Amino acid sequence: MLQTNRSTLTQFLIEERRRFPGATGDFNALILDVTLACKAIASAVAYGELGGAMGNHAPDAGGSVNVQGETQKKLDVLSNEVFIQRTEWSGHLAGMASEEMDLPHQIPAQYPRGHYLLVFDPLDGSSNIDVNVSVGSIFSVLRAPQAVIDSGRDVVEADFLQPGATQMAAGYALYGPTTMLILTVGRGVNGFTLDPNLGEFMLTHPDIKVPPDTQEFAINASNSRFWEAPVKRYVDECLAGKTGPRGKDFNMRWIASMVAEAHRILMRGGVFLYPRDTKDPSKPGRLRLLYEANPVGMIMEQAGGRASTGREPMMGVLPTSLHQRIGLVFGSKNEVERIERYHREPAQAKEGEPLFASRSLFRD
Ligand code: AFP
Repeated sequence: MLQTNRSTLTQFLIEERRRFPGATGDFNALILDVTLACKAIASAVAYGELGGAMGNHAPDAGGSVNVQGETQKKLDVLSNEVFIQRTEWSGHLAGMASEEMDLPHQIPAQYPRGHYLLVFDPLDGSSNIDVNVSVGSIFSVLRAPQAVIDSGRDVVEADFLQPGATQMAAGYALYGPTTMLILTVGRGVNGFTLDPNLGEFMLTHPDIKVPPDTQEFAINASNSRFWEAPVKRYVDECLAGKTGPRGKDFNMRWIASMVAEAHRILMRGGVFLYPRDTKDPSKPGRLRLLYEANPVGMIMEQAGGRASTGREPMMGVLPTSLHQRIGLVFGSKNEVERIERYHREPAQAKEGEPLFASRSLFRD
């Protein structure tokens, strides 16, 4: 079923590079290495139980947890290794960091060091893997600080603490009914579908745009008692539907695999919230800034959507640590802006206000 009129990812990247006559091709080569890692992970995911890589990672039969304190799946560990093996040798990277590694990964001494930093979540949504629900890999490419490039020294945490606005590229691979790659190199967002016969990503979704308005939202409602007032207000208004202040009905979705939610929103609009809440005061949010919020944020903004902490644009946040967590709201622009507005209007969003209290389905 080869459709010869479609560009391959390689062709797409080469055509993009022609716009920059000085470009060396290193950047494209890095993106292709990353996508090769994604193809390998797609294959491991597709084999499921047959591949022997399901279940928890159990080095000493006691299981293992990552730096976040989360149980690691075998596929989390395997995917992390695949990312490292496919990218560390090439001479394009100065270092990398991942959800699964406490500290930055150094490029081994036998390989040259390059100009870029790679940050990734090798298998987002992996607690869904055993129930055969879509998972994905998320990545972000940053330029290494000039001091790192000039000296070739080992990378340290501080080298990665760059705001999302400085990302050179961001993307994710979604391992669903089809494997898709969504990529931005800072000029819109393009979607590629893996042709399983050719082993090539083919351009199937050029110039994706997120509709500015939506009637669909995604939030883990089991956390409702921990939400801050502006989030409660927003959700209550959505739930009130046609007869409430929004004057229209809303649909709700929750996959618990952020990469899959991001994809749904890219395809048909919507808003995703994993906001800061009061559940655990030591954690200002559930999701991670550098390898979840920032790459998905860049993709959303490049597709005409918006990404925010609820209080400020995600792309402007200056990270303070490698595994920093943050409240995340993204999707259809007008909806995200509304949520930001509610955060700026605390007086109207107080808990217990009659308008919202009377309509809340989630009130304790
Ligand atoms: P896992 O990778 O541990 O499954 O976490 C997935 C995730 O980071 C993100 O993809 C989901 O949106 C979110 O966590 C789901 O969190 P809840 O389990 O609290 O709903």
